[in-house]
Amino acid sequence: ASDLKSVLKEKIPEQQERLKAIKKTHGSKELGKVTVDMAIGGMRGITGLLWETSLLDPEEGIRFRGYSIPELQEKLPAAKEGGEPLPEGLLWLLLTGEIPSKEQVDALSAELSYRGKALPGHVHKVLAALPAGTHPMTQFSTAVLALQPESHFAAAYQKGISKLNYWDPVYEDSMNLIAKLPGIAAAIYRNTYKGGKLIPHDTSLDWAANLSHQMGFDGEEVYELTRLYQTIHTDHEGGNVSAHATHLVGSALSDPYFSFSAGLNGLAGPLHGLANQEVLRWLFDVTKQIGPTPTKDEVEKFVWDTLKSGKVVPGFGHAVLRKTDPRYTCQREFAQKHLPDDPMFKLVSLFYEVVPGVLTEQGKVKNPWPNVDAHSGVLLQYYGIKEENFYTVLFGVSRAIGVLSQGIWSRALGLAIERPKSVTMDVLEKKFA
Ligand code: FAM
Repeated sequence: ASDLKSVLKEKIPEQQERLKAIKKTHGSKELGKVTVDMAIGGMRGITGLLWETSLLDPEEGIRFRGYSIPELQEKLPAAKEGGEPLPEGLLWLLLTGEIPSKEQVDALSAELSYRGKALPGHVHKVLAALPAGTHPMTQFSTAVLALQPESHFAAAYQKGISKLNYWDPVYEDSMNLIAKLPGIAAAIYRNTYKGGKLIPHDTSLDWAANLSHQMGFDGEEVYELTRLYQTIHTDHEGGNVSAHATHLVGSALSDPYFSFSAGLNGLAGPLHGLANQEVLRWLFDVTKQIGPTPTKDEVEKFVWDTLKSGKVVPGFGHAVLRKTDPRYTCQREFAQKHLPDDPMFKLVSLFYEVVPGVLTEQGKVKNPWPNVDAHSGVLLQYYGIKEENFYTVLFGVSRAIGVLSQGIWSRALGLAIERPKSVTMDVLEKKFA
């Protein structure tokens, strides 16, 4: 079969059997202890949810259905010979576990283009009703909810649908939503920064190139950056805030529009997806205070000043990673290839040399290395996408591919509503008195 839905449909029964066998054979076995620190420290280190599309190793970084980013760059179909992976190919892989052919990816690009070529008029009206200066992430989450009346799952559930078929309307909603995100993001960008002059969808372009085109940025290099960017931000296993929020809300059988809007609300947090915006603002601060080519010592002092003022250094650290984020490394390689002499790239490289040493010396940060956000904004700047408050929207467009793919599988596997137990300080004091 060449179309994604039929290939996916064939995979579901065998995976349902696998989960049943795991539950039967290992259901009562322990996955690790839960300490008071975990219960009051953000559940750090608790293994407590199932997520199939990707897995994060603290030393190695992310693997998407077992493949590392360099392996994806080698194996996934690209728009041009030796180019960056097409995100549609990753969508195919996350849903089916198989690397697609170029033909299968081209068919999926065409399907997404068809599903996403027009936005309902009311979405533009909802965006226009928001006050000028509304943060792009507020606009983005609102626009996704404004599409909720289109949900096939919500309608099917009201009509009465067997639990065994939930995955099907969830698939339809998810593909429609993923298809529409480039148009929504571009409309938000054009409204907020370019006086509302919208650029129509170009059916000859792939999904990521269409995002760049409709924002007003054309050319092979910026298309290639957008393909890379949209591939590497898709998924980072299940416990990060945007994935977990989407998963949690979806577990109540809220449709993909409700659950992805919830995920976006989490992504808008400065400690999570908004960090890419914060990194740029921090770099601008440095250049304003010390000039565009600071010395290592000047950067070191700036980092210490940031820490001493009780602020975090954005773009560094991670709750799970304990090494440089491979999503940082592949962006660094892109910059070395395409913009080796860019002053902002040189500044990011200088921070890479300085910040980990300072964070290590300070002593409390568990991972002193850069994460995905430390590099992404500098690449966008170079291609003229200067508005850092928009960056998290681009992160969110990509994250939809990961969290909505998993959402289809969570319904196909019949995962239960999430309901961990909470505890009070009274209980904690009495329990160990
Ligand atoms: N700068 C300053 N302090 C930091 C820090 C950083 N980059 N990273 C961690 N710390 C602090 C942290 O605030 C905590 O201090 P307190 O004990 O005073 O609360 C201490 O070090 C131990 O934290 P941790 O265990 O090392 O990290 P967490 O697992 O608590 O938090 C992050 C992980 C990502 C929230 C944290 O590293 C951070 O705030 N980084 C800066 C913001 C950022 O870049 N976020 C984006 C993360 C990215 F992966 C994404 O989601 N897009």
